[in-house]
Amino acid sequence: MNLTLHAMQRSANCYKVRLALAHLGIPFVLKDVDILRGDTRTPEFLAMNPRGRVPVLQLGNGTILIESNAILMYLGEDTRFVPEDKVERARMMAWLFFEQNSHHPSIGEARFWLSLIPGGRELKRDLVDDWMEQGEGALARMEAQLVASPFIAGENFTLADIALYANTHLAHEADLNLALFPAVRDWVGRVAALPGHVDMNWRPELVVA
Ligand SMILES: N[C@@H](CCC(=O)N[C@@H](CS)C(=O)NCC(=O)O)C(=O)O
Repeated sequence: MNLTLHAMQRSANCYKVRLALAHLGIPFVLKDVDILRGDTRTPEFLAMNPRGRVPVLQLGNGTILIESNAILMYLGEDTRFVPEDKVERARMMAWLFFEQNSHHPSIGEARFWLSLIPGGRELKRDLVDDWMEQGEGALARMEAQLVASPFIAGENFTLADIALYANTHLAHEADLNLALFPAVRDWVGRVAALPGHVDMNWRPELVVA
């Protein structure tokens, strides 16, 4: 496929894509992007993604794909990570939308500002209470589902598990406590134990400057 992934190592949205590529055994070249250094604001980067965000996936023919969950769909379509059944696929999609609409805006934002940005806690102190309330709400919705099924969209591991695992397993970096959500905590362990799983520090062999 000749893929280049423009990504930041500690970004959960970028980790989702590395995790999917690793599970699928698809080789790719990694290009590090440092958002704190302004790498997403250069003319070259903005030409790829006018929103100035990672991850960006570049295909061999130069085609650019943006939005982590859209990239997951591109990679995962016609694989075991996307259900063939239309209803099951719609349920998986619902969790992918939940991840972007409800989970990332609280847990992802909190993790970003509280753990990754120096001085972020002080800068965003007015938002922290809302993040905690909404983050706990998002984890409670996952808990309700994961009491009923081993994976978030049902019996099988899908792209929705990959998308939600990325920030959820680091909920402590967002000041959230997974001990209060035992089914979510068990699911985190289940996902991490799957064959083909890689942790957030994992990098492919080919890295370009
Ligand atoms: N909805 C987008 C969000 C991407 C996003 O927010 N990326 C962050 C890193 S996790 C970023 O590039 N931030 C740089 C910036 O906002 O300047 C996706 O899922 O790909």
